[in-house]
Amino acid sequence: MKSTLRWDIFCAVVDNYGDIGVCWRLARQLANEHGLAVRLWVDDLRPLSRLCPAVDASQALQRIEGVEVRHWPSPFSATDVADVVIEAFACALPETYLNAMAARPHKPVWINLEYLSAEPWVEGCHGMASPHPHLPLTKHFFFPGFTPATGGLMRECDYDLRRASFDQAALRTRLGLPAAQDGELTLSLFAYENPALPDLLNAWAKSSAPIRCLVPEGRSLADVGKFFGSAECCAGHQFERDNLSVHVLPFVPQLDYDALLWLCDLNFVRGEDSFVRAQWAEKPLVWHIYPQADAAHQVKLDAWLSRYRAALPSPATDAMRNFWRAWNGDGEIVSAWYAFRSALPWLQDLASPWAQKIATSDGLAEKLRQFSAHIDV
Ligand code: TRH
Repeated sequence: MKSTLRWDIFCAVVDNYGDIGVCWRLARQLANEHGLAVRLWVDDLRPLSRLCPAVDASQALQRIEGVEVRHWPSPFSATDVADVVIEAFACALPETYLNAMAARPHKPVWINLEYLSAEPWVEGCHGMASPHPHLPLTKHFFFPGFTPATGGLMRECDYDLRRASFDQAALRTRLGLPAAQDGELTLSLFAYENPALPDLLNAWAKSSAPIRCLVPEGRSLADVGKFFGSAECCAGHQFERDNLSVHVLPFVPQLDYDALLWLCDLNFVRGEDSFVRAQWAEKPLVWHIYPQADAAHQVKLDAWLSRYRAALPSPATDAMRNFWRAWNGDGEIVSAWYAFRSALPWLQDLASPWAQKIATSDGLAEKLRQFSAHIDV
């Protein structure tokens, strides 16, 4: 077995929080649960400092929660090479680092961590090798996924413990929310800009039961402010219309985001990491998938829905599919909402069986560790 004690993770922030969100979660887990020496190289530390306020975005080197956090400068100066090198989302390693990898007598394990997808082809591509065109190095593709034949999903070993000690009433108080009224639906809304949002907010306002919508600071705020005729919309603001109350929440540290998901009866999530966390939360969810060129995201959306519906056949999942599609630009949102709203009790019943199904015995961090210990480089 190879020595895989020192790990370098390289992350280039494209936009949003997903790339660094995944890398930060992984770095912490490898360091704290697997006892590995992990350096996380990030080209822009500002999004990380929002996920983890202890990170000082102006510092080139800092040690946070067991991880050595490094600014990835350009040009990249020479450094010692780790035993395992993770290139997150094909971010392209610095040339100097790549040459140093090639110069090592024992070549490091080089892994490209891919984006999450439920598409069937992922199983066939997980672990595939790709030799470098001219350096004596081989890169391996590691695909997170929802089945045992993929790289799995990240779930911290203390997740259940944290959830068991979650105090719903205390969090409501901390967020400035009143106790839930009879029949109230509390939901969180984390999404990209979405042209369907005004019609949905309008349907929520007309709802026969109260709806409390918690919106973390982010890309939905302009649409929310506009709906309520407010030029300003930021953390702390609260809006009311008929049966709808909207609370704008501050962006919370990454681990605290789980508690928001546990608090709500329904979670709107987006991207990759919040999508996975909402599944662990065992609550009904709605996915605003990251839009890609050529509508590739719609294929990904349908792949997840097909997997879910095949695993848990239920008429409620028709309403779920229609609402998810409408939220992602394909279909009429208001009628889809009413059907989805009626299906929520059944979807709540499916949430735990689904989480159990996708929680493969080894999660992504453990699978990466095993993979790197046994792969031929
Ligand atoms: O921010 P995102 O839209 O990231 C996206 C996706 O990952 C997408 O696949 C990728 O290609 C693109 O970035 C570049 O969504 P995501 O993945 O859910 O990441 C959000 C992170 O922010 C997640 O780790 C949860 C965290 N978060 C907090 O820590 N606090 C908060 O208050 C909220 C709302 C989220």
